[in-house]
Amino acid sequence: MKKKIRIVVARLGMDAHWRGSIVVARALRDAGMEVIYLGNQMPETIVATAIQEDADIVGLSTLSGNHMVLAPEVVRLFRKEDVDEPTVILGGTIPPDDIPRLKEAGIAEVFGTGTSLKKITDFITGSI
Ligand code: B12
Repeated sequence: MKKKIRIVVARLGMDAHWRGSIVVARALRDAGMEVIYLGNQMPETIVATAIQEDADIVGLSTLSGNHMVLAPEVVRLFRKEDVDEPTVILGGTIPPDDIPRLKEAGIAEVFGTGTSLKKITDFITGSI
């Protein structure tokens, strides 16, 4: 039997905007993925949980402007560990000018407001 894709979804830091992360988490679950939804978490907890859960993908969500600090920190913490690094993706209110720097820092893809759920599921299934 084919292994289900395992994805940890978390809202970065204290971001109060839960709707997008929940909508995406449900869509991924409906697409047959194993979704571990963490709610609000700091990078250390996200990384520790993803390692413990053997996640293939880590999906970060933020609409409150903390993406340039906390999203690269998640990648940095994975790289300190002796593990296969999961693919880290990010969604939320992300100014287009920030996207190249996020990608340089190791974020595989960025999904802004209005992205279709199909685009997100297609990216994930295509990256595994
Ligand atoms: C509703 C809302 C709120 C609600 C949130 C409740 C809730 N239901 O989540 C409340 C009232 C609490 C709120 C509070 C605040 N908000 Co507000 N809020 C919004 C609003 C109007 C809509 C957000 C929303 O639910 N969109 C619908 C969902 C489905 O879309 P989405 O979250 O963008 O998700 C999509 C993508 O981003 C992506 N995505 C999201 N998460 C993930 C995760 C993964 C893994 C992936 C792959 C993709 C993904 O896929 C989704 C589908 O397309 C936006 C404006 C807007 N149009 O975006 C402002 C907005 C996000 N808020 C804003 C601000 C400033 C605030 C406050 C700071 C205001 C204040 N001064 O208190 C606080 C934040 C407090 C905090 N600690 O975070 C700003 C953010 C500005 C910025 N970052 O540059 C915005 C953009 C409004 C604006 N134009 O100024 N807000």
